[in-house]
Amino acid sequence: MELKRIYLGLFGLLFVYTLRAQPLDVLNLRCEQLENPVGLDVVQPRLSWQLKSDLHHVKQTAYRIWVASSKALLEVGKPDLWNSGKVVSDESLLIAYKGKPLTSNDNCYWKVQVFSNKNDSAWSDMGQWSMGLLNAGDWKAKWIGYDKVSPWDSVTQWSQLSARYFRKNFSVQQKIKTAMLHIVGMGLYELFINGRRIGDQVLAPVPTDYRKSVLYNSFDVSADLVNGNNAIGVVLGNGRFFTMRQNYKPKKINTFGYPKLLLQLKITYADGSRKLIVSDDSWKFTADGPIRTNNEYDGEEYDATKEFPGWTTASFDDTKWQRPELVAAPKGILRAQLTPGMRVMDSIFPKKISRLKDSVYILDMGQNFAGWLRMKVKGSCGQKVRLRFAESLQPDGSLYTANLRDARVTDVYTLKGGAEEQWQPSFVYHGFRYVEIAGYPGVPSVDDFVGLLIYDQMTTIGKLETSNAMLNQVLKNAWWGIASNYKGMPVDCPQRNERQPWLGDRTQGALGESFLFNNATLYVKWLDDIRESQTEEGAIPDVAPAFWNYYSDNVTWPAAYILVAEMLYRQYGDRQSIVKHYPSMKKWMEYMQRKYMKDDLITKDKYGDWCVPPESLELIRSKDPLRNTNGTLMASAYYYHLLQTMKQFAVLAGRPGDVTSYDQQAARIKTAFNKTFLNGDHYDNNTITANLLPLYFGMVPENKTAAVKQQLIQKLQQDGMHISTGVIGTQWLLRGLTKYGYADAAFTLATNKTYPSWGYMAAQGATTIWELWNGNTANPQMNSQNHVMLLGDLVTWSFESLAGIQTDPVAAAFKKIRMQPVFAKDLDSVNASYESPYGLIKSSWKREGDTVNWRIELPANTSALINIPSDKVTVSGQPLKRVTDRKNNGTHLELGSGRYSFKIIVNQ
Ligand code: RAM
Repeated sequence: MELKRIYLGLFGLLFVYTLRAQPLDVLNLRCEQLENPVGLDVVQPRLSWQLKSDLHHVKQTAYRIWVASSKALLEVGKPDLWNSGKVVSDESLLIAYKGKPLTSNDNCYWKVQVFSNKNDSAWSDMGQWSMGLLNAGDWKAKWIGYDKVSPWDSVTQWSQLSARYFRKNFSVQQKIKTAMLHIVGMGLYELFINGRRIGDQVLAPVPTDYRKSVLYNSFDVSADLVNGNNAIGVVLGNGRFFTMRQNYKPKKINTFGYPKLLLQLKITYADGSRKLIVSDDSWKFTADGPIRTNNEYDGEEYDATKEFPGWTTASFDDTKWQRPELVAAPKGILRAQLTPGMRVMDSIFPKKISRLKDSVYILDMGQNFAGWLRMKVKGSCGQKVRLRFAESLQPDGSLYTANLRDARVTDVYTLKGGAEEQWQPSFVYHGFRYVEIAGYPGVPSVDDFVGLLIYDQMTTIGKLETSNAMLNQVLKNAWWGIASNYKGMPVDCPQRNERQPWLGDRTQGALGESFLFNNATLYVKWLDDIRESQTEEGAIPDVAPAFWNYYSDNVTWPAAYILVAEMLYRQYGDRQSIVKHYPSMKKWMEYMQRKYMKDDLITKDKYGDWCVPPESLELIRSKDPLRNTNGTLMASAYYYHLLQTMKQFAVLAGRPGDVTSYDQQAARIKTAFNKTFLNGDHYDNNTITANLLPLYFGMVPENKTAAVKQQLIQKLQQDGMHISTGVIGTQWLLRGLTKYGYADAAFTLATNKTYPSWGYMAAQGATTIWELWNGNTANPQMNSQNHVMLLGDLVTWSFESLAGIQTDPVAAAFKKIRMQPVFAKDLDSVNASYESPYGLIKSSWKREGDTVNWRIELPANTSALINIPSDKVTVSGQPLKRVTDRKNNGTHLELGSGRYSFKIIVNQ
């Protein structure tokens, strides 16, 4: 009995010891910010990992990276490609590969050992990546297609072009070691091998300006091939390549040609011998298949009676199919797609179906979103079901389509008949909450339909709940709006005949979005799009990729080029984007200065403070000069701010010599700006935007700062504490108010329920964010109900100020976290978490009487500067030990990783 107890005791000790001995873990391995990517064309991929530990103040002290050309070599400790050796460093993000030069189709397996300041070390599990085709000469495939319309196609304003189907049989004779497939399917493709769909990407590849870049996707298909006969099948949709509207406004809308395919499959057999399968004129082709027409804006028509069962298997008889043509390559350079692209990210189950008239029904999804509808149906051969999509309903219950302009957004499915059929489109997406269903055999029920939400694959990394239900609803609406508008690029809206990647909508929006979504690779890709859109002279358009030609030489929209790069550095630690784009950014700055700088002010502005709340509810744009902010003021203030940003970039990009010239220009602009616009104690016509921009950008003379700040609150009071800014002012509004001591006013704006406010939209039943503050009453020509540009800095402010989770701008990517929550007067609690590149950050506070209890969690290998607006604070039950200073009635301290809880006496 005694002995048993001793044994148990010993066992317990051992158990505790084992637990203690391994507190460190390494996880979430990433290569180029992706998990196990396939087909990279980056010769020095960058590797990242996270440390996890339950101890306090854990820092990485060193790391060792091993990269091997096979799993087996890595497992036996033979990293034949790279052994970094033990590197003394606390860096764990975006470490560039420095091993043996990598070549096309190489497979790389890696792991990392980390050492911590707790005398501890740990190895990660294995990560993996593979290389794409690094040289143009590696492509042996030929472009195939059919550069004409088929007899049933029509090319009009609403063009109809059927999908194109390609197939190829081939044989595999030996045991396969690897099989890597690279595909460019222009505009969009679906790929099949031996009857199976390859990959779960949809609407791939992500769109680019095909005159500049054409992106390929890569797949490891080793497990999809069989010994003996195999078949590849590819369907091509039109996408943005064959733009359906080129006959509509040819000067405005760019188009690139007929759909075309480039495909290359390299099989390496176990004995080392190789076989290459490439697209060429030995393939088979038809355009006479089930997808009769497909068009992003107008919909997809699918005739199931035209299906050819088994066409992607080797036994299919393709004698009736023709040979494809060898066609010219698109002008753009072939590059690997380094962002995952779109997927079906969620299913949405309809809430209600009701009969409108005869056999016409209205389906309510309960949520506005972008994607498509999957349908189950049973009927007889040739019956047609027509689905039409809209964001809202008219008073009589029918679809409201006036705000879609001339987009037809209609899918038609023709039944083959007999057993139950299931269908969803391939090459369209719709922005909708409601669907009109016509011609459905029998009585449709909600169970016959599922909505599929489509956006770029990325994780939701931020969550924030407060005690204010309206703010929670608005943040939820923001999430849906942002998700809906990620389409391989950030677009303005997903429903009408536009869907364009407008730069101005994301200038600060991208930062707010980064608190909700891990949007790093999407925006890295978008910076490339923007660079590609730059003219020889240096101009940057308002829309990039330039599917629309909008070169207006504006400042406030192209500013996104620089400010999105800043976001990528700040939130993700991506310095490379700054280095890469610095020359083009500088070129644009110089171009604008050369063409539009007069008397040290930038005189060109195109959109004003776009979409301020107008004087009458039917108006889209205000004509009232007191509501609108001077264009030269906004352009010059932005240009000034961009110079300050470029100054930091110059240092980060290794061009410190440029700093002086940015400084000099900025000083000149500041003088001219104040001379021209400072009017006693306010700027120009005293709008919020006119005062806020110079304040936020640091242009106001010191002796005027207090007075100008005062104007902000006075104007808000005049407007009954309501918003009066448009896209430009709102980008800095809540952060600005908070910075200048008006956090409670910021909170009021964020939670208002009456017009104009985000809450007003929600109170009218909006489940996303509108294009206009008065989106329910304005002219339908411009009132998308799913637009994110008016979000301004709402999401950023919610995370940075309400939750107090912000990165230090220099020790970026949350390496050093600045935690400074604002305990807004009317708010009782906040519960937030954010998956930063270093790991999970948590911040939750709850008010109880005059005490606020605040709990935080900081990931390993980070530290935080904590600022608490009170000097009566205890931490984890103990009076504070590490207080660095107690100025301004506040408590300021620095903490390492771990969990802490604070008791804070407020309202003293
Ligand atoms: C409209 C869209 C877009 C905006 C431009 C200026 O077409 O609303 O979001 O950026 O105008």
